[in-house]
Amino acid sequence: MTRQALTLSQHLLQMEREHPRAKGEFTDLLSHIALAAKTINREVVRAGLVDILGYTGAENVHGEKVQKLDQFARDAIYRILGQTGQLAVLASEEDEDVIPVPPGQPVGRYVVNFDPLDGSSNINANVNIGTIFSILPRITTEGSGTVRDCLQAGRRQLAAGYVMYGSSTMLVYTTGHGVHGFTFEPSLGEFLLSHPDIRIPARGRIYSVNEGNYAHWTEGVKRYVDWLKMDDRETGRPHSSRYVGSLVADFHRNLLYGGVFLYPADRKSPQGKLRVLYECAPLAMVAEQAGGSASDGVRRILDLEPTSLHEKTPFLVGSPQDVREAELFIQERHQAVTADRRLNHVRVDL
Ligand code: P6P
Repeated sequence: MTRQALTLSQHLLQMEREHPRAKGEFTDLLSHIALAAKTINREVVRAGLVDILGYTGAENVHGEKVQKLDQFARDAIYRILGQTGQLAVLASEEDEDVIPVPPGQPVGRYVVNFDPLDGSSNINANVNIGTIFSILPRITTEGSGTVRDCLQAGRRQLAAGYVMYGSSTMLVYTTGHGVHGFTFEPSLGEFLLSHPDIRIPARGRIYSVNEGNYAHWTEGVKRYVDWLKMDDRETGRPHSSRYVGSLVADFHRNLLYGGVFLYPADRKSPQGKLRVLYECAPLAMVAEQAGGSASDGVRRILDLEPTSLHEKTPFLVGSPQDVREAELFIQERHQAVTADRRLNHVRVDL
């Protein structure tokens, strides 16, 4: 029996009815995020045709060349969300400081931290790239929002999700009531519910990490990845290596198939490479809501208390059993892992 194709708007209204705490303004904000995604998608799919590729010549706060699509995505999200009247302040990977709501707009009750176009270095190769967003309640009580409103632990997020632009464009979000995936249908201009209530497998057979950094890893990370590659059928090893180099693409594949993504600390990047506010915290909320987990190797990502907008963290995320094993190796407590797998006769057949 074909499932009725719910649009994102219909799904949001359904969630609002089922969860009275959800406010209409919240639905409105998520609907505008979808509108921004459609706007960005239109440019991404045309990128190779309208010479929007290449560099603006500008650089972002991290000294990275800003590609035109990065700037376009950042401006589209700011313009569309800024006019909702729901926001107190925004923060973006592309901006050194917080972004106040546009002049003349009322100051709302929500905060959006976002990465407008993650994986942008892949734009020219037509590899999947993505937008990542995190919605928080404002905590200051008067005037415009401030950086304090942006710097909150991930466990305080009201919603989080991502848009992945690629062969088909998907929007995946959670408001704390499960994870739901929508596929964009260009002929209708709508995101249609295609992946209701996504659940990540307890364990996968995929690991995603940039092995080019091997020489810079800690001994614990080296031992973990070496262990995953050993030939031991009884404990479901070796695992398969899959690494796109675009966080949203690697995360999304592991969310559906199971597995673990790691961007650990290393000698080059003592805090890792990925940012807490607009990359790790939103994806950690999605992962946990799908039954997965996310840590920095020791602490739960959602419990980190960020002290600066662009703060980085080591990042492990994915199937809970895989993340736990990675943590044991990183914490040098891995002796029991192989024995435990044998004891539990863990078999992973995908
Ligand atoms: P590396 C893309 O630049 C990004 O920010 C993430 O999307 C991706 O997971 C990571 O960096 C890839 O980094 O060092 O492996 O190229």
